[in-house]
Amino acid sequence: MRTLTILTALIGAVAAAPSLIPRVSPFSIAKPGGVDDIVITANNTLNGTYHSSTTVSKHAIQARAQAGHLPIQLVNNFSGGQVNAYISGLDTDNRVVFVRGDGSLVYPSSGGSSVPVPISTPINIALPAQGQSITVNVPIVISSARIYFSVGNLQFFMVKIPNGDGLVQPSQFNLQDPSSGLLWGFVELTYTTDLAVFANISYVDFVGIILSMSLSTTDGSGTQTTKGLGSSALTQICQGLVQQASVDGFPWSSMCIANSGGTLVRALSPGDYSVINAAAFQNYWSAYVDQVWSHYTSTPLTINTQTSAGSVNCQVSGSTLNCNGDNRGYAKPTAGDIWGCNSGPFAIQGGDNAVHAAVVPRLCAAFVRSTLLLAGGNVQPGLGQSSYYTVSPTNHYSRLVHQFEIDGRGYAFPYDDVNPDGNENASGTLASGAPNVLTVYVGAPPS
Ligand SMILES: *[C@@H]1O[C@H](CO)[C@@H](O)[C@H](O)[C@H]1NC(C)=O
Ligand SMILES: *[C@@H]1O[C@H](CO)[C@@H](O)[C@H](O)[C@H]1NC(C)=O
Ligand SMILES: *[C@@H]1O[C@H](CO)[C@@H](O)[C@H](O)[C@H]1NC(C)=O
Ligand SMILES: *[C@@H]1O[C@H](CO)[C@@H](O)[C@H](O)[C@H]1NC(C)=O
Ligand SMILES: CC(=O)N[C@H]1CO[C@H](CO)[C@@H](O)[C@@H]1O
Repeated sequence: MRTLTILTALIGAVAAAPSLIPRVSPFSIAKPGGVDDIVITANNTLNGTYHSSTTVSKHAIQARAQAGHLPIQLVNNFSGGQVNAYISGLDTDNRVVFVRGDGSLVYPSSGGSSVPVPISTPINIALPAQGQSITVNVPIVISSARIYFSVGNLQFFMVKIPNGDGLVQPSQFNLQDPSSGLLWGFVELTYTTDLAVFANISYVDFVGIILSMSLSTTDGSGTQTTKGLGSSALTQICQGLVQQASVDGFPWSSMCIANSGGTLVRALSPGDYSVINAAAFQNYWSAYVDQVWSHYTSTPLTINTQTSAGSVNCQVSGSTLNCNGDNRGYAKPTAGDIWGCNSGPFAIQGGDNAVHAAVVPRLCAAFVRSTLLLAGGNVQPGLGQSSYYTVSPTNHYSRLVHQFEIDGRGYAFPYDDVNPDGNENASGTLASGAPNVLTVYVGAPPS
């Protein structure tokens, strides 16, 4: 019944006509399974070197003898239950490592098993009550790191891989993943051997638990902040996707995943949703792509490469869009090509020249934002943010993510950094060669 209450509240808030209320959940439902339901792909693994047939723990004092010292403050702003954090990554020997709350290290082992083995040594950092924070001193440099947060216990596994030991992480799009019913998310972190910090919040794949971060510095350059999404953004984005589905009949709302209790846990990007349902949006862009190709058969499309190559003219001939000075042309993109910006005509290959490498992001961004047939859309990038996502078809997930971002930060598709003047910057990245403290807020951004 909780599902129905939440649904009615969601839909009641957005639908003008109560008759539009669907009788079945418009959301995808997580059905968490066991080890057998894990699907190992490049998207949910962190592959390291093999170190030992058993899990090894290092006390904080032993760990502190190593290079590195990064205080990470974890601020609990979450009102909906006990939050756990997990800090995972690769050490300088490329071994999978977790940092615990007391600064001790855990090097989990698969024990040589090619079937994923749950990590049984405690690796969770239990956050204190809402309004309070804990500071974890990371004693080592760490790459490909993530700071995960979840309501409940995330399940991580180790598995033997051909050249080492791999960490199997929760999958956002496998509805049977053991952690699929939990609200979770992560920020990405690299702490280099030069003791520089790069931390990133991205919505390219999904929106989960609400995270923000700031990085203070010791070189007088001040504090950098990425607020990202507001505390109610997941519900608001899913309300928007329910509404969009009622407008155009495409299953936008199925990109939202609820658990069996009816709680929303994630909104997937359309590219990630296509793993669950490849057919749903297969033809979503077809008519628009045809119109664009037809329009730019008789009219030139100008791409400002924003490089020393300047602006180049492009025009469709036959079925191919060709740009002056570009080593090869562009076939019509499919929906999958537009969501991911990295396949079909948008796959950049070795040997592609600088013009090609500049056209791909600008052309794909123009599709994602649906600006190619607007007045002024014949110059890309050209139109400003107020013109993005104003006509359908478009990437309504990206539209909604941007609508609910507080400071415009956090990519909602892979080339969100394309912009006309170089002034707008949707990057969620914080970076400093002189980091003091990295602070991550869970549940709500700092005021
Ligand atoms: C890790 O190794 C597994 C097994 O070989 C492979 O399937 C997976 O794609 C690898 N992950 C990455 C990120 O390369
Ligand atoms: C941050 O995330 C975005 C989107 O996933 C990615 O394109 C960008 O390269 C990342 N930045 C860094 C510094 O890792
Ligand atoms: C956007 O901001 C990020 C992080 O501050 C920076 O690394 C990047 O160079 C900026 N991009 C542009 C186009 O200004
Ligand atoms: C989150 O924590 C920060 C820092 O304590 C505070 O400024 C902000 O008001 C908090 N927001 C909420 C909604 O708790
Ligand atoms: C759906 C999704 O995110 N797929 C990605 C999985 O990883 C490969 C390789 O890194 C990407 O190319 C896919 O886009």
